[in-house]
Amino acid sequence: MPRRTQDDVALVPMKTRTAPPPLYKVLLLNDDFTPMEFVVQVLQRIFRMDQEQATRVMLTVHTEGRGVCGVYTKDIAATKVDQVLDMARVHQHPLQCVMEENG
Ligand code: NFA
Repeated sequence: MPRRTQDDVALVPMKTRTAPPPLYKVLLLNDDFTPMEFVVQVLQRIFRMDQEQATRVMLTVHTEGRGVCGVYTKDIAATKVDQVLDMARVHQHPLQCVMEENG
């Protein structure tokens, strides 16, 4: 099947065009108890960051109170939040993670 070209787009009736999906930020929230090293590991394992990037994001959360881990479609963002909360619960840390629409 040939792919639709840019020229073809003009021929698509307006109401059949598909809007891009809304995107959601996944944020980590600071607390006084979760070890910094654990937060770095979460960012590496779940958000695929290298140690340097993970450390930067962790320190942003630590100093600013919250920080963005990534931007995803709704289902992926919700899965990341669940994975963070599972990892925190297993290790008995109070780390909190939320998603919010990227407005
Ligand atoms: N504030 C935590 C501490 O001092 C570290 C932390 C960073 C926790 C980012 C949660 C998120 N141990």
